[in-house]
Amino acid sequence: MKTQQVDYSLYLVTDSTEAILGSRDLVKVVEQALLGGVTLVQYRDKTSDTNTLITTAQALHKKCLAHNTPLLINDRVDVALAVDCEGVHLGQDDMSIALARKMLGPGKIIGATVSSVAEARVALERGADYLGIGTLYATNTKKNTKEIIGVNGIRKILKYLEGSEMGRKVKTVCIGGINANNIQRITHQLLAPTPSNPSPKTIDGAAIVSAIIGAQDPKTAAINLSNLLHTAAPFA
Ligand code: TZP
Ligand code: MG
Repeated sequence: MKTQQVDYSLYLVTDSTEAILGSRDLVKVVEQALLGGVTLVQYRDKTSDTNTLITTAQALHKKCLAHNTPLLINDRVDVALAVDCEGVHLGQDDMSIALARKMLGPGKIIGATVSSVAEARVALERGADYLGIGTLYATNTKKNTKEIIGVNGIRKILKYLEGSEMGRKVKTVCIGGINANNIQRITHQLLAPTPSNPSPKTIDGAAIVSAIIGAQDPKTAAINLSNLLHTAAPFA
């Protein structure tokens, strides 16, 4: 799968907990979300053992490939290697981006969680392909989430990225508490040009967990979120 032209716009991050997934089958839920139009999937599972992670990742990868949608693995470079999926998403406490790149090779996607300009600078220098910026809004999904940085915190990071060629090139998504009620705020506040800055550095997508995985009908939820995203101010 070509990883150069990844569509980050509606980025599904999975959750296997009782509170969000319930007793449903994750692979079926993700398949519904793919049918609804999610453009990128991250398998995020903080509790399963390694064998379960690999088996589930393999099943998810099969579904993602059928929809020509990249699959990334949260935290675990070994699992990404085992299933030969499109990449990983690494937090501040995970394996270094440099080592992950060495292990995965140049063709894979490496994303990094950042919450501040300082973290964005480091991730950029170390060669992240995209930055997952957050936490945007309060959320129950990630218990140990750092401070809520809000739209203003995201703007500060985008402003910093605007200042260098590498920064302008890196892809960005925001994450945390995004749902159908607030997703158009992102398109209005983080995508809109202003008279003083007609072509600002913007975000490339919204990363979402509970508003899709926790929805009664994940396909309809994804369709709805995708429509809301693209009707307010289309992602370029
Ligand atoms: N990182 C920052 S917030 C978050 C992660 C993984 C969880 C976002 O979940 P939700 O349900 O979309 O608020
Ligand atoms: Mg992590």
